[in-house]
Amino acid sequence: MIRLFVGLDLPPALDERIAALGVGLPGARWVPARNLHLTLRFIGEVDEDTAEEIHYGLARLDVPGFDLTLTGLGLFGDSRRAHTLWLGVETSEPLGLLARLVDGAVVRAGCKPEPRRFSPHVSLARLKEADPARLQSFISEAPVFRARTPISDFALFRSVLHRDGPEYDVLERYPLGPTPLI
Ligand code: 2AM
Repeated sequence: MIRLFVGLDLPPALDERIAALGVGLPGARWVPARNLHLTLRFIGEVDEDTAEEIHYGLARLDVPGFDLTLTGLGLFGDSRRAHTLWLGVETSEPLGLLARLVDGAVVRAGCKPEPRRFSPHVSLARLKEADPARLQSFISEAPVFRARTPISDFALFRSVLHRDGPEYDVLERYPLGPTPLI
């Protein structure tokens, strides 16, 4: 079995800028720069045959490239017990289209449809017992972050869970088509 997800890698210089946000919050386990990504579709554990079907389905998708805008911090989990601090991603039609088509390809390969609404974000930190008041002030006092980056491919990632955090490897990259001139 192999644990998979489909996502977008960010350019290393942007990873470093994002990772620099990760200071001064007790109880936060910051995602290292090399692990920062945007999940398009979490898949989970599948067998080799299903992984191969997923790969063929993803390789057939024909989607244009687009620009991704990252801005704003937010939390997953309830306000008194948040579990993830994230950097927001502005929703855009091409990003939504890509996520829907990826989900369709994964479902056609035999996986269950994703029941949750696509909520694009880049996870910055896992939170364990972070003080809710400190969390709120961290978010409100953080320097305004805004970045825009062209996205020209997406990837199938393998995730290996270790005691000290996950390790992600890109198994395959899938190029996006030319960005339409608007
Ligand atoms: P998250 O960062 O918001 O937690 C690889 O595990 C990626 O898949 C993570 O970025 C994670 O999103 C996402 N993901 C979505 N659902 C998941 C699940 N049930 N278990 C683990 N990761 C999940």
